Amino acid sequence: NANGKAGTGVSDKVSEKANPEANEATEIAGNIIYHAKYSPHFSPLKFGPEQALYATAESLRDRLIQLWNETYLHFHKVDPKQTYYLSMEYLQGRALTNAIGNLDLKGPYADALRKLGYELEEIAEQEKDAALGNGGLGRLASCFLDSMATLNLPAWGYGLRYRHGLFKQLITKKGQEEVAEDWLEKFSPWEIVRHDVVFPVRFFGHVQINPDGSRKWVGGDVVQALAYDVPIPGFKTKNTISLRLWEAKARAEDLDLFQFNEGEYELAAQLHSRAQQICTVLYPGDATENGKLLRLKQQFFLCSASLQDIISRFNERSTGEGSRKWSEFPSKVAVQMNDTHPTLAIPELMRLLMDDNGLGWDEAWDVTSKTVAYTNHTVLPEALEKWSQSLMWKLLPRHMEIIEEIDKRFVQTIRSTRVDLEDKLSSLSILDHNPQKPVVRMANLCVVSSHTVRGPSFKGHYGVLLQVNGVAQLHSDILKDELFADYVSIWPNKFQNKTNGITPRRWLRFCSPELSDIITKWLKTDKWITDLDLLTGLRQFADNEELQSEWASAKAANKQRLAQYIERVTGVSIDTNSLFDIQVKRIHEYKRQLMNILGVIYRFKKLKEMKPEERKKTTPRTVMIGGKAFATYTNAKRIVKLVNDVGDVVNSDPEVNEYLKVVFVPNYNVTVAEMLIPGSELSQHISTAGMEASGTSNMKFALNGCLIIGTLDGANVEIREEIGEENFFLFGATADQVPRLRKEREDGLFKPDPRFEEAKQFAKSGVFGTYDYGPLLDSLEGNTGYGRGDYFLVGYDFASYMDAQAKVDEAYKDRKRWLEMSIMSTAGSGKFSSDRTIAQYAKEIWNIEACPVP
Ligand code: B1H
Repeated sequence: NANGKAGTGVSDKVSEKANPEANEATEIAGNIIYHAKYSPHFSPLKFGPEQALYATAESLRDRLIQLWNETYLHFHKVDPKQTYYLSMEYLQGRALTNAIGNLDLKGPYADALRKLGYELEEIAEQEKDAALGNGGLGRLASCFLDSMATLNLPAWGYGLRYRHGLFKQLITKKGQEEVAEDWLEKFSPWEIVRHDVVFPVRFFGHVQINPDGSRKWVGGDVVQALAYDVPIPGFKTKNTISLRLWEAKARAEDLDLFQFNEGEYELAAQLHSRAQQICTVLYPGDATENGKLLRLKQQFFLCSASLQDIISRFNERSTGEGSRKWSEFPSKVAVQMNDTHPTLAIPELMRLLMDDNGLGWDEAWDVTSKTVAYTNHTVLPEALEKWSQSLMWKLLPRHMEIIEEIDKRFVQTIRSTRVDLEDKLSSLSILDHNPQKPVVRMANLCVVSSHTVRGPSFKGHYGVLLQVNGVAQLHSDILKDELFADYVSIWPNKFQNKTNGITPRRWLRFCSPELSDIITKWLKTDKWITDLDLLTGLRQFADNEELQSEWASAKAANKQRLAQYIERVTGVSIDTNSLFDIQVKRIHEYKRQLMNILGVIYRFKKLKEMKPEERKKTTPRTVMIGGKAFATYTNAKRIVKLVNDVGDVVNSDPEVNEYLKVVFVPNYNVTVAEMLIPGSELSQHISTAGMEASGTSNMKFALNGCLIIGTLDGANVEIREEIGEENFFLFGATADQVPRLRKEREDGLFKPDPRFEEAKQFAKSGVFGTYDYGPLLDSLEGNTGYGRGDYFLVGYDFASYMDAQAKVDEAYKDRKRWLEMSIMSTAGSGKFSSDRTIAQYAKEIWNIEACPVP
């Protein structure tokens, strides 16, 4: 028993190493003990769960390093074209279960830990959740790394080593409160500091013009970028790639010893503290000028360090005939920019090629534009990055010269070739010279700089085909038809779609082993884990009673586990026979958590009005809502507060709480998702059509046999196509109707459904406490003087939403039919494997091929 042994020291365990049973588990146990004893983090006198976690992780790390060295040696030898994924965010979550699963060592590790008095699950629970990202975009990057490793692709992830990841969300009487997160409090056992990989990164300074006319960026602050490598194992393959995270450090000589000895400690260490700020937090608030400057520094830091590293690797592999030709660069390097956050990679690559390596403009431009590609993740105007030109001139003077030149050349070309676009130029250009606020439009810079190469002559060499992509079919269509429509008329072939995906390892195999085993049993193979389309094989058994009953018991076990978790973190006990209805994602008005909770409020009111025998005929539900609100997003925080207040009232109402419970799940993150998703039965993906670029949790839920209630938005469209419309609860306006409806709503021409009015009135009536929900609810009004026009069309969609919810209640009563739909959801989810997504990027954007370690 773990608790009984927790006080025993490591030395007591070493004797167990002498166990003659020389199997793998014994060897692993020996390794764990070795690390507990010789890794100097903890006293060897104690072997508690935390020590066990670190020692277990370190024993795995030994294996990972071995594989990782073999992988890069192999890449070095073969010298294939490689992909570099640049992202400001990675939502890695925990790594232990994933590493053990990918290395196929679950049995031996579980046995080894049992020998040491622990259950594997209990040890895995000790690990912190690495949250170096905000939401879907960061988690996508992490799923992509898993798939790149699994597909044996020669690829790297590059990011920043934030000291503090996404804040921890506390729920108090005031609503959401943010607390600094501390994933590095002790240390991370998964990272390897690379003292041999260090690059200087400059900020500020000025441009020097040399006698020969060439230019050089000098002066300012120089900060060192130090690499930390996180090994990323593929599933059942030797290939183990790297997530390289940069940390900012000052140089020793930057400490002013004279000042220090004068007692001016802060002044003496100015550069040190400025350097340290860069990687202190994920996404510093950018409401202030200082915040904006820091965010821009972070972005440039990632781009500059990564490109210097990429270039030095390119040069390292020079051929026998001396150094390599720069024109070969695009046939060895693909740089993928995860949204516009790493856009500075474009002028930085230009600068490195021209100023440090002597290339001329045309040559440098040819290389750069054939190397970079850009993924757009949003059409929301407030998320399209624009940087103030004066801030950019200050921080990055040489890059602004380059951006001006790119813009100038682009404008000239359009002027001379496309007179028809003359009046569009002010919106097509990269620099927006609006005198009020001159800015650089990063998305425009990306689109102009990523090249289009077509035709057979380019095949094989650069293989660069179409280099700007959206993340779901509908989103990519909107990019082409609206946001980038004028660019499409210039470069019709530049834009394409790559529908997002999720890794089936973390999001099914490891988070729901029960369901996975059933799938393997019925498909008579576990190949689905790397070939997810095989799940369609379940369709033929969807109405098979034996499968259904096994399916139901796996789901029931997952619901049970989830219920225990909810009780532990919220104190609310929930009925495992009720329908588990979940909406978890960042809190945002366009995602319409407010519509969800208004629906709940309406349901509560109706239940209150019913006679007891009527209530008995309803479908009991547990509605769970979770997600973080950006710290300064007032309406999002009000929504969090409302959900919590509604929960307090509903859950303590003795007449109703048998039929309805409402839970706000605190601190939603990757680890919590791994608990919630397997236990879900219905999940809500109800954004205003046209606003959610893709969504990826919708894919995770569907894969786990959860039914979706949703709009025709983002990847919902494709999910519904794959799993069949009869298995999807659809409602709401379509994207093409939205502009007209918005106009009507603003003009007060639309007459809302009485249920909507009733729900709002009830919410305002004070039943849910004294907090003033007026300002939040008034945002749902048309232009009535105080309303803001209901931009997200909650009022319009509410009626069809409630109708769809009524259908859900009916459907849940027919257990057999529900189970069939659940199985059909899983069976139709094959397309949404990130293996498929990454294989398409590899073939259609990067032109790279698998490079498996023999
Ligand atoms: C997505 C972001 C995003 N789109 C700005 N855009 C950020 C924008 O820190 N910032 O400034 C951070 C993130 N995130 C999401 O990407 C989309 O909303 C989802 O629909 C999509 O599934 C996901 C992955 O493509």
